[in-house]
Amino acid sequence: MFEKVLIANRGEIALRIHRACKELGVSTVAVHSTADATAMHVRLADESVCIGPPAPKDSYLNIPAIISAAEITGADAIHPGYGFLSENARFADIVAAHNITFIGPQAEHIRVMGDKIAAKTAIADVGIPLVPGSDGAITDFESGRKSAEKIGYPVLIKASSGGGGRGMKLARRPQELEEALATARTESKAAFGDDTVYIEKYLEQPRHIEIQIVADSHGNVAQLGERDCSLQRRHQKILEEALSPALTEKERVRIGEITRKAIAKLGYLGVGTIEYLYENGEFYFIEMNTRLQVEHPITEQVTRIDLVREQIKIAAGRKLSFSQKDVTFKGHAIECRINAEDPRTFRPSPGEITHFHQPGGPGVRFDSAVYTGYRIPPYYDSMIGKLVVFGDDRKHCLARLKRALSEIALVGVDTTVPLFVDLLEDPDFQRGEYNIHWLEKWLEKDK
Ligand code: MV4
Repeated sequence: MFEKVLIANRGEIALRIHRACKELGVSTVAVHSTADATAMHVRLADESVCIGPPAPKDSYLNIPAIISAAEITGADAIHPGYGFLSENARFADIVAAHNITFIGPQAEHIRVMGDKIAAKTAIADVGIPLVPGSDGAITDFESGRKSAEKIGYPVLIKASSGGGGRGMKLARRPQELEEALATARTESKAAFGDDTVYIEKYLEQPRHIEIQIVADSHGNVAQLGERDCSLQRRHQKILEEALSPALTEKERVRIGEITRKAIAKLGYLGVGTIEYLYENGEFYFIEMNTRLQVEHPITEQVTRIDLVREQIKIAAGRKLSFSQKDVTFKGHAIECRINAEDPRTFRPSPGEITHFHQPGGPGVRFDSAVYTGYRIPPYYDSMIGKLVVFGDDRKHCLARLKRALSEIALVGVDTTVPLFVDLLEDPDFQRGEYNIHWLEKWLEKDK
């Protein structure tokens, strides 16, 4: 096992990783910007190093500063968390070149999955179903026209360097294709410095279902079921559920096994997520995430497996502590992202939390790094914490969620708590009947 892990992140995930390290008997090094000197991840870590000014590019994305911090403190591994450098293949290579273990997959897998066209090819090769689409990149209008004709309208144009919804353009009819292609390429070039695009059949009303996988360096691969992440606003997830209220047990087993076998063939290492669109009983791969995800705790609650602990052990060369036949699902879990935002306009609301009381009791977990007197800085995302609630079944989970939301006392900044209180009263949500467009329509309604 490692002696010392440097945590190259901030906020609740830095704390989550610190906790897993301490339970494994591993020392921790926190890194922080000048804006985070008094943050909880810094206070609890065994050691800390200031790596630069507030702007992420100068601190949490500052590779030389982070490597220097690891060298100075003698860390033998680096955990990148999510966001920041977590899916940066060059960073993974640099870490390895300094004889430090990157707690994550091989750099090559990060690289392939970051290129969305290459990812689709690699994923199709191991037997995962794809959204029907172009055969690789579309470089000119004529090949785009032929491809779209073959796929059938409506089609969606996506940036190969994109992901997470950035740089997508819809063409409902052939007349809309030329402009959509041109706009997608221009926007992609501006956002990612790369104008490579591809085309997919546009699915009208899918759900977003993602499967958690975990693989060790001894050839063991397990799938830990799915999360339903359909409730999003502008490609930001708001609430996630495990398992999905939409799948039958038969569908779950089928896509789980396809995914597990495919990931074994890929020779993937560590934790990862395969994202699917799900419509009319069919699954269509869209992207693979090669990091620990924000919503990992709901999978932990229904499987009783500590994903961060497994991730660190895998990076240290250990075997998975369980096999697929040990994986069973119990009850239901929901995560609500509590953000420092206006619950109607979603405008960020940084500032001092003058009073804070966290929810608790049976089945309630609050993953957060805030405290009374903490100032939420304006430089980073606005997440205050993740309310994760577990119940014997979905109905029990919803009752507990309502109870837990009512316990939260958070004064000084606006939060998204009232949004969840309202959402829980909606009959469609109560029945689990929603798709990727449902939340934005619900938010437009006058309530
Ligand atoms: C799609 C799609 C419909 N058809 N692909 C958005 C984020 C990126 N990961 C993929 N996205 C989509 N891809 C095809 N072929 C609809 C979306 C989409 C979406 C997906 C998941 C969750 C929320 C979404 C909101 C709008 C669009």
